[in-house]
Amino acid sequence: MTEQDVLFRPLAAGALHLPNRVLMAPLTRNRSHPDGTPREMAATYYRQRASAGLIVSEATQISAMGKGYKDTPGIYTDSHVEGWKPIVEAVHAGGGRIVCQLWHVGRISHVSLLPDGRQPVSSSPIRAKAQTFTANGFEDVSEPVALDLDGIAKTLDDYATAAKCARAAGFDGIEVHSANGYLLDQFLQDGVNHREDEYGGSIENRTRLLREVLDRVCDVFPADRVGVRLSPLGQANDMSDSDPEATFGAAYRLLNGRGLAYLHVIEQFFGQDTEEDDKALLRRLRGLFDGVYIGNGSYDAATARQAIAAGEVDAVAFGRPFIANPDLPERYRIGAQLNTPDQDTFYGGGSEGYTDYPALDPAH
Ligand code: 8OZ
Repeated sequence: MTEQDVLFRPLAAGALHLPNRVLMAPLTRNRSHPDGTPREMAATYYRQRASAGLIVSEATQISAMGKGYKDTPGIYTDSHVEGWKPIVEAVHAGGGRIVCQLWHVGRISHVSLLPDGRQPVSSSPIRAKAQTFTANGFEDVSEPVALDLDGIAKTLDDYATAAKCARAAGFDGIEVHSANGYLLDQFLQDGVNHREDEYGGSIENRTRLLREVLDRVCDVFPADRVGVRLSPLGQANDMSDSDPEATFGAAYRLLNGRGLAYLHVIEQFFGQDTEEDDKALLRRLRGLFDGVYIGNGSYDAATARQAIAAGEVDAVAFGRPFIANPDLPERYRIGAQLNTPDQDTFYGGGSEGYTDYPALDPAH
């Protein structure tokens, strides 16, 4: 299993030339400075994982109001840009590629994390039954306020600024995080979006913000360096929609014709089984998008090979396995044993559970 191994068939995802299809999923690690500047050790962490076909950075807030958890990184100040530069350089020096995942959490935040103790923003003033991670540990998220039209215009400017900062830091592209119940998802799904203006009601209106974000970031990066992440099963952060097939069908379709790098879909949220009818829904939706499709969620080497060989996905993004196995593609290639991820060190802390997972001994 070398050249024939579908995991190692190169893939052109827009302008991103991926030497293999074992991609690193975005992974929140909560190890940045309080101002959102990444720490130096992040360069070691990402460089260790540079053999991934593509690295998607951990979710990175586009603005102070886009932050929802303690010590997540940002990409909107000079300090952030300077902090990310050596990380991107380290990945490139290791022969890898890295895109920056642009993130606005919307209502999944807490007043203690936001400037001047402001309330989080969302499509509608509906508090999520969800928790976030603050200086005091896990806390219920705060009550949000609805963005007004000026607030939406400002948020779009923030996406453009963040994309410019990502470009200045040297990233190979960006991924727009429109999944997992964060701001863009809060506009897409009608369980949360109860607006009566041009950003709510019809599917055309609920997909407007995502379209406008893509317009803005594609003014900064060419579209073939821009990916999008969606989670049509709505399994995270108290999301719901009255007709997910219609809503996400429209979301998938609006990506066609833009020449984007890829669509990245969370098909299974960790710890939740995907029912047969949800799998069927994912398959029907899959047929609506005509570009490169990345699957994510509880794949292993065998199921990834199967899905790629069957043409169900073009590539697979791995999360937990990449936390514990910096050389994951090589381990999959030779069928080596995997290190076990330690959940206690996923979020926050230092180098332990971050940069100290061993690679295979090169002598073997
Ligand atoms: C885990 C913990 C905090 C945030 C996501 C950015 O679900 C996240 C996230 C995951 O997309």
